[in-house]
Amino acid sequence: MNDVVTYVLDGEIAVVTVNNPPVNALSQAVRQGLLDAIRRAAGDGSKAVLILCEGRTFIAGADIREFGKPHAEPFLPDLLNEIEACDKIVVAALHGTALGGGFETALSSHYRIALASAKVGLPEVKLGLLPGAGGTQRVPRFAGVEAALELMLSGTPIPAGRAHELGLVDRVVESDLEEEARRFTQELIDSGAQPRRVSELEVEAVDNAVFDAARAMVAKRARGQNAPLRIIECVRTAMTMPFDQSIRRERELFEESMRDPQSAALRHAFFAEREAAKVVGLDKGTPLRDVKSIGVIGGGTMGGGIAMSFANAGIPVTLIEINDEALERGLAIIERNYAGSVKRGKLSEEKAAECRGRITGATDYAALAGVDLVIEAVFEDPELKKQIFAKLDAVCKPGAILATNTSYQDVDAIAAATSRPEDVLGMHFFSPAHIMKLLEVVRAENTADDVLATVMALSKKIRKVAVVSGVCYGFIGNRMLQGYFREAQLCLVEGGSPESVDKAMFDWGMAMGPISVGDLAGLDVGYKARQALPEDERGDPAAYRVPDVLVEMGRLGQKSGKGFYNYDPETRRPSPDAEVQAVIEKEAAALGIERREIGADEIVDRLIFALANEGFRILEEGIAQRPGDIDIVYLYGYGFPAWRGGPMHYAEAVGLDKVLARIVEFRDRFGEENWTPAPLLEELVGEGKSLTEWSIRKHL
Ligand code: 3H9
Repeated sequence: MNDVVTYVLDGEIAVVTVNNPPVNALSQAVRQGLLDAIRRAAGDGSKAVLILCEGRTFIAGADIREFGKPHAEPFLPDLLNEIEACDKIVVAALHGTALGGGFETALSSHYRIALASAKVGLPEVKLGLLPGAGGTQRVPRFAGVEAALELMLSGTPIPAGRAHELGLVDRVVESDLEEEARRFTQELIDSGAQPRRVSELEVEAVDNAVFDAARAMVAKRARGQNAPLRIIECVRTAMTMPFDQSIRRERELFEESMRDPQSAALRHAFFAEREAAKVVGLDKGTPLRDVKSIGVIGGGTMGGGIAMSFANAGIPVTLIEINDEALERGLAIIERNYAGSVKRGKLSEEKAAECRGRITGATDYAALAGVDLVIEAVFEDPELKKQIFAKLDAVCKPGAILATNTSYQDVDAIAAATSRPEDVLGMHFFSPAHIMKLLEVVRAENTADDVLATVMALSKKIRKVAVVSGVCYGFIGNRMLQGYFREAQLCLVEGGSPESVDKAMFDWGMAMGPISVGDLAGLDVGYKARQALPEDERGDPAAYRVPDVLVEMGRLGQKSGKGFYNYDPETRRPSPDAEVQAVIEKEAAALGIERREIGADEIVDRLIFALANEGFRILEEGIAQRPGDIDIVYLYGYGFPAWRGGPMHYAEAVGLDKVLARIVEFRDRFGEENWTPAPLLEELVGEGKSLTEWSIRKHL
């Protein structure tokens, strides 16, 4: 047929094989090859067509790289209609992950056989799209409305066995897919089976309440997103209209979602996540060090979570604490976390016991002599960290990787406490470390390439999304956060309330408002850090007076039952407190601030553009490798809504010139100390260039 689709007539079966690495995506060439194959089969002596894929997977979807470019024929829906209309039986043989347009190709075939290890799914919602080649119409015809909604609204693939139960797959085999698929096809031919066209089936009607419940679930779990609502409409249409009309509606809504900026943002996030794994200037063939066992120093919340991340991935962990009592406390927290996972149904009891069994405790650093990697996770005291690294230098074997989980400290200075700075780097986990996906990998001045490459590969194994950061105060995420929190506090004293600031950000899409985040983290953390500084180094008092007064009143945040909000001891639900509002107003008066009405738009722009402005500096300084890396940090570490793409993508989507104009406006209103536009932003606007163009040029 062509380079990516081959056609071999084997007895009565036309075997059509797709070979388009890495994931057999439906590029124009694949669509054309499949169309040619179906047409050829219609005219030759074959009695059935068998569609197979080479490589690691059946077709994993439309080619996302083609999205946003002009459509190239043949269009997938037309191709799939032609496959379904074929007079000869069409069988699809599935292995790996049959996703999106790939699964839709299988659904338009007349029969499906799958390896037991295969998964099928319609993950389009994760890209802000809907299955646009008949998926929303064909799945409910087989599996019913509820299962179809679940599959498409979650976007989570299901195992072949479950797909079989739902009627989406006809036969599941343990091994030898190709051979079994030929046998299955021959059986169908021999039994006189006819093409079975799903579009001719009816959708079993369900009560409207099913759709209402789906909408309510979406409002909660996919707040602010458009694609899930379009999916619900498509499935409802499948139930109420004839196939040829409802598939047209699917097409319209698919086109609408392709034009939706939410989809552009989610597609950006998909590629940015994969790009982040690649380290600029690091040779692909860099040899990796073996990491078969690790050590963690510090059994607090962070150290315990880190230990669990490795134990869950099958890697034995030695947890070090200063004495037996602290060690027991640390191990007990881990125990409780595992019990919690079992209770929530996330882990089976056996699996939890197996993982827990991989963590052993010790109080002597000598226990670390044989481990391949040590992660230090003690509290943020630079001197203590240096002492620990000097000790590690003495006890660890040559070639062991030495990592610090510091959130702010200078990794170069920590590395300098050892005689082997090339083995040292930062591994900044986010709390709770066994759950949060983000890992900032801090490349220090002397970090060896193989150390960095090993840790990047290891992060995949422990199912983290790793982003490389250079050394600076707070690295990528926490450095940017300073301006975000500063503006939240300033909006508060200038006229807002904890609820108005939180609501503006929550409604915009953040997982949590900034004031609530402060209460969750504990207001005493920032307080103590400020107390350690001379007064003239603490920054603008307007940005910290209110939380400092609250701490002095014993309002430390959630942990003391009250902070900016009061917390119900049972439910932890926050409620406003007039006492706090009185503090805000009193402090504003003391600072000479005349309070005014502050709208949600101003709050959002001040907080998000403060983030982005710092992001431009981080790029210019080379702390982050590329804009997408910053976005990934925010999506996976800070509750930034994925459908807005991250702070840098958002700035680009708004328009860099508009972002700059707003920052200049803030500078003129609030002063240049907080609002000096980043030089890179000014440069790009001056040249009329986009951040994407800058990034491409930089990496050429
Ligand atoms: C769709 O189908 C719309 C239709 O309903 C309607 C159309 C009209 N296209 O993730 P990995 C690349 S929407 C292009 O690291 P894994 C990926 O960028 C689509 N490229 O591997 C990476 O490239 P690189 C619905 C793709 O083993 C490489 O393949 N389908 C695509 O961890 C390896 O990827 C989806 O949403 C693609 N569709 O996971 C499925 N997929 O090496 C999206 C992957 O240059 N894909 N690439 O960085 C996935 O979920 C995972 O990639 C998969 C493999 C599970 C398949």
